[in-house]
Amino acid sequence: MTLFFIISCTPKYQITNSNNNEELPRSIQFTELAEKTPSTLDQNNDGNPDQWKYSYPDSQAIEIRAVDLNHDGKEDIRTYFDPKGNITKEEFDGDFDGNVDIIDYYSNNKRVESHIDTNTDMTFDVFRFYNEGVLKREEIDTNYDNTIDVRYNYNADGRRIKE
Ligand SMILES: [Ca+2]
Ligand SMILES: [Ca+2]
Ligand SMILES: [Ca+2]
Ligand SMILES: [Ca+2]
Repeated sequence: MTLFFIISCTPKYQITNSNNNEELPRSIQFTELAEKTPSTLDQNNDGNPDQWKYSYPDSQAIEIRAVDLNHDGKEDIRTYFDPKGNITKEEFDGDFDGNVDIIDYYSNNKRVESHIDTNTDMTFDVFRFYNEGVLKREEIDTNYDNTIDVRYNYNADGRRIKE
């Protein structure tokens, strides 16, 4: 039973890009849901919505909640929920240009994997893997050429060990 629990919590896939024949995952733009009709909230009462709620019939998520952090009228965080109300995914646009810079994947409401686009070129270059919400492994494309260059493991004290 314990073994099954551990297996079911492992990330959906690992980044195994070590030769040049596999591209790293690309980022997305927040505009992809523009045609759907969300319910909205205007938290700061400036007349523009800053929170959105989409119903999103999908096997991964049935609802998306979005927040406009800098009140420019555009979504900056999208959180995906499954039919039980658990978080499955969170997308974050840190520089407010409309392109997602960080995606966090969740399993049993704990973060299992993060994809980060540190140079905002729409290709993810840092990949983090978590066990029970604690960072265990990091894979980084340091020179943005679509190939992972360094891999780190993290010990129980949170210290980085180069592979
Ligand atoms: Ca915004
Ligand atoms: Ca961005
Ligand atoms: Ca990048
Ligand atoms: Ca590289």
